[in-house]
Amino acid sequence: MLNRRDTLKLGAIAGAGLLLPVSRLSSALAEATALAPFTQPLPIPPVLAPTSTSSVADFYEMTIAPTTANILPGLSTPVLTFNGSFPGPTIKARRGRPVQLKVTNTMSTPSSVHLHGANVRPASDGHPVDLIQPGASKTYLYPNQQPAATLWYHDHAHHIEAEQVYRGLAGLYLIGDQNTDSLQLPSDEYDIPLLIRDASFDEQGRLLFTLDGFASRTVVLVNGAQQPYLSVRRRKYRLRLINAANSRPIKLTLSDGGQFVRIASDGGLLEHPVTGAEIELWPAERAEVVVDFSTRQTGDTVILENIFNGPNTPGRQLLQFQVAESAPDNSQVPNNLSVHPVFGQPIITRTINLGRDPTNTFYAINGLPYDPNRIDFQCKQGSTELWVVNNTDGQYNFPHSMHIHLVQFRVLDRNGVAVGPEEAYPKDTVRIPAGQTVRILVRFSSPFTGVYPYHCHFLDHSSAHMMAQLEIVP
Ligand SMILES: [Cu+2]
Repeated sequence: MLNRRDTLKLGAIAGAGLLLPVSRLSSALAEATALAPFTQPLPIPPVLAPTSTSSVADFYEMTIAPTTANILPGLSTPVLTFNGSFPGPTIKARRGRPVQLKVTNTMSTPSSVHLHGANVRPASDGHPVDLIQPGASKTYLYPNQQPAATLWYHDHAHHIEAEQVYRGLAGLYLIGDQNTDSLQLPSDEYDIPLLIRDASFDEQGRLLFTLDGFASRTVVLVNGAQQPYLSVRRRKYRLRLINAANSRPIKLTLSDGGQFVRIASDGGLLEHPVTGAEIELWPAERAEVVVDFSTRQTGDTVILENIFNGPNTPGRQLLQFQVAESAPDNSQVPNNLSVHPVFGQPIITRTINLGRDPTNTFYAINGLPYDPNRIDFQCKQGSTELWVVNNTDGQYNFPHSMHIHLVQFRVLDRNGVAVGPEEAYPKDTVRIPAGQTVRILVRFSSPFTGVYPYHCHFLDHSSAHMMAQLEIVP
């Protein structure tokens, strides 16, 4: 069942996790480059222009290519990019208006592009073995028949997605709709994406990658930059927070103790805003928040921090907001944001065990490594299922998560404790801490049938077999 590439990967994983040495090189580099924090402006990924539009769809093209990026002062970093941009360009779509995206792969390795959180046919889902071979192109069709949301696209090629995403193959895909427009949330230049990921560099500025090498990834980048600043006016901002790290959970706070008003989760708007001082996001999770800088004074600085591992979290200070003068602000955060669908009663309960195989070194789902030729579950279109997801790696203290392609599910509880409304719906990725159990309701309401993966979204784990697939049947 395992080929030579698998064996190599397993060799890389064996003994990892608990005993990985922290790269002193990377730490030293991080400290050196941290001497002048908040001196470069926050980059905003470019918005991709359509190559053409018709009365029924917008047509886009992207080319995957290796190039270099200036991430660390005075150093040139080889990266993999969509259209030369690190991270990739942002696609802005509208609900009800389809997008056709043609992707050409000029790398020496295959790619597959998955639009995370999207309701699309299997042929456009970016399945791990539905590959764009080197030199080839593939056109993906995105119907955008779903509510406004902050989605992201990323590489999903079997076994190598962790490395290829780490080296840069990820970008944002934002769906807008009339309902969201009517709410008058902060928009345009007051609507800021913050794509957060970690990295490890050698002394020449090259990205270091080893599978499960998360402990050495101590440099945290926001939109591809280390510790940038954003000049903000004294008014409300909408921030789209995306954890695009392979394996790093984050818990975000504001250094002045300020509040986030959370308005959206993975797949779109919450029903009502939820106010709090912390936003916890594990890999692939998203949150949209509104932060009101009118409560600060001109000249104030506020730092967005990651305190997941306490005050000594590596790369704790992510981004500095520098508060400038006031600006007119007609935006608001209404109490009623959206109306969520009612899920039916589950017709079946499934148990999903996420855990390292005790006799081998691969990560497994229900004891099995991923096999793209095996259907793990058959699910009936239109039905609702109850999934009981167990993290069985309590003894290793390995965190995992569950991402299901195609659907937005409802999270019920974690270890029997109901989750808050900010984490309940709409979700496509949920965190499962070591040894814990999370119950979710999954509704297969999509018009599409066929085979879709589900997997841990610690990409270092999914690349090492922690993936399975379901088939939706009529
Ligand atoms: Cu995992």
